[in-house]
Amino acid sequence: MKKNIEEFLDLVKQRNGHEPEFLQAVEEVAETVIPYIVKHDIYYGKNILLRMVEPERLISFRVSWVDDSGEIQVNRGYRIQMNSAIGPYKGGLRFHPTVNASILKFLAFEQVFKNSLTTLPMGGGKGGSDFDPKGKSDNEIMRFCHAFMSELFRHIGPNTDVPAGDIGVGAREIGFLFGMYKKLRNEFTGVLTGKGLSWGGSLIRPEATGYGTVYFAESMLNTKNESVKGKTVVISGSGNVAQFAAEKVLQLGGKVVTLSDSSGYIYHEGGIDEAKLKFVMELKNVKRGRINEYLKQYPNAKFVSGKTPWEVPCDIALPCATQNELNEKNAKTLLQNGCICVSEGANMPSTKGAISAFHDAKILFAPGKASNAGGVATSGLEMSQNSLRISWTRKEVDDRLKGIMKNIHDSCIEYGTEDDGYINYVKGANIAGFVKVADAMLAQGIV
Ligand code: NDP
Ligand code: 2IT
Repeated sequence: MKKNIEEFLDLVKQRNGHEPEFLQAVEEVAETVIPYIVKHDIYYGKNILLRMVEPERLISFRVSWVDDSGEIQVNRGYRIQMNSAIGPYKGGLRFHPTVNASILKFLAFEQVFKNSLTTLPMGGGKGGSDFDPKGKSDNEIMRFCHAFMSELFRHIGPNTDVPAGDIGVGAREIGFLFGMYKKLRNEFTGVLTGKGLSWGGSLIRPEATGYGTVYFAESMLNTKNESVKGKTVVISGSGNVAQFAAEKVLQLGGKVVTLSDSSGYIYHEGGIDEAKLKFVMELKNVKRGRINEYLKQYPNAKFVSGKTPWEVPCDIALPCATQNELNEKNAKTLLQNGCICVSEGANMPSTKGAISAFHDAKILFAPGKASNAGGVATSGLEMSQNSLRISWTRKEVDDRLKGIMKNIHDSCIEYGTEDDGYINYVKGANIAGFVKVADAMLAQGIV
């Protein structure tokens, strides 16, 4: 078995040796899915995983735009169309200076499995740009988004590829992107998700990723007759996912003690309650400020510069910022401090060493492709509402989201329960996600 995995990974490394994040994501999947393939004749010998690691299409393009001082700026835009076996490509756009092909390929690859887990008919894709939105004016953001869409529009469509938000892309950016798409195509369609409510958006989409991450944590805790209620929760990030994860923890009776951004974390031992979270939402979403400004309003809190919050004692950890933000050392500190549950809101926030430490300690650990799937699932619900030209109520969408997260949890139990009863959610999510896509690929032949 080890040989099968090594041979496969060697092949992938030969082609993608310079893409560390992509290789990391592929390795995690290969280690759990190849043993399953070897045991199942219908998948064995058909190079299905080898086909899945090669994007169906990788688009890279120039984005030129003019900044407020009249200077011409050039960025690189991408869309990775990874797999369309079970539906149109679907996945977010990330605007961040670190964006490159490796990061987007890892995200697109993860998205294929995640979208499959939602049970909705969505293939996997991801895109974005190395554009840095920090410090840009609204007009600069608009000009960049328009320039980006003036190329992307020819590669996407409501039945082809449906982008959405991710780091650096929220409601404001989706609005500008949608405006340019509509102008160029002269069509009003559900080509993007995360739209505003008055122009085709879905209730609960902004909340969905964070809420879903906490619903998943609650399901995991329930397997141990535990719940979020009364637990101390450490959260990283202070963007879309972190904010709504915090909101749901509070609604379920937990206590949130940290939030962060790339400059450090805030620790409020007494708890970040609803009023304080409202302040953070205003600070981050309207004023576009930094998390350390929390201390101006709440001087009892601490700001720890340049560090991640994993050193703060907690029962539950929710990494909701970015990839590889929680390493093996952090994982061991969390375990020493009594952490019993980690539910990933971000994509691949835990390193390989961190995941091994969680597995060795047999705590509850959910990989992002399972626990953060509520965002894209609700995007799928937005697509359905757009096709039907109707809008569901907040309760209808939230109930569907809860149902989808529970289904994903059930799938992880089905495919991930070890002989000793431990639920390996990584194994469960990877195999359950793989099976549906692999079956569709087999049915469609070698295309
Ligand atoms: P936002 O842009 O709203 O927020 C990102 C947050 O993460 C900010 O607080 C940001 O801090 C922090 N962050 C970003 N990069 C780094 C870094 N290199 N080091 C430390 N902190 C960093 O993004 P989202 O909340 O939408 O996304 C967060 C994570 O969740 C990502 O991994 C994304 O892929 C994943 N995700 C998002 C979904 C969605 O629906 N939006 C769905 C599923 C997963 P700063 O402002 O300093 O950069
Ligand atoms: O990583 C993700 O799942 C997202 N950024 C959301 C994708 C989507 O299409 O809603």
